[in-house]
Amino acid sequence: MRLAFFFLIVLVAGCSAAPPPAVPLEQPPLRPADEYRALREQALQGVVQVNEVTGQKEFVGATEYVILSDFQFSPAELHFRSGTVVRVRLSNTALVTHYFGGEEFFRLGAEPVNLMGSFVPRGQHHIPVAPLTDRDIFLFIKDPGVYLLDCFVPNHRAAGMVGRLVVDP
Ligand SMILES: [Cu+2]
Repeated sequence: MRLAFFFLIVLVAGCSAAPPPAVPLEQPPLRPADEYRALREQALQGVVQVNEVTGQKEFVGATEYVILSDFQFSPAELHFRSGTVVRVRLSNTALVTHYFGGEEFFRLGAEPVNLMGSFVPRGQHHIPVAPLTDRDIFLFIKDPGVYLLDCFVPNHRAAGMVGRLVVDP
């Protein structure tokens, strides 16, 4: 009986083993996390300024406009430069919710920055855009590479709602 209890403990302990790391070891980030933090702060200082007249913070960096429709992204290929903070204005012209993002892109290529009232929850890889609305997101661009851009809805993806996010060095 005591032996059976021991085996039960071993079994339970085995089940609660740590999950594998989220980032595969064969794809290490280009720079360490603390270096990215410093780069992000530096980039933010260049693109967020206080308007002398209104006293309000404003974004003075580059803006990319992306239209989400049934069933495509326009443009379907986006280019960003590593180490910059960009604004992406997402416009959904359709009557259903579409999503912008990609798992790899948001794991390695970019990190949402919550600025000017925009909010992307931590760990969200596909950003929803409600029907007939615009939404601004701000991204700190990280590891150079080519990442899949897609809509989260599987049949939208199959219908052609895919693209490429290219991070240039
Ligand atoms: Cu969609």
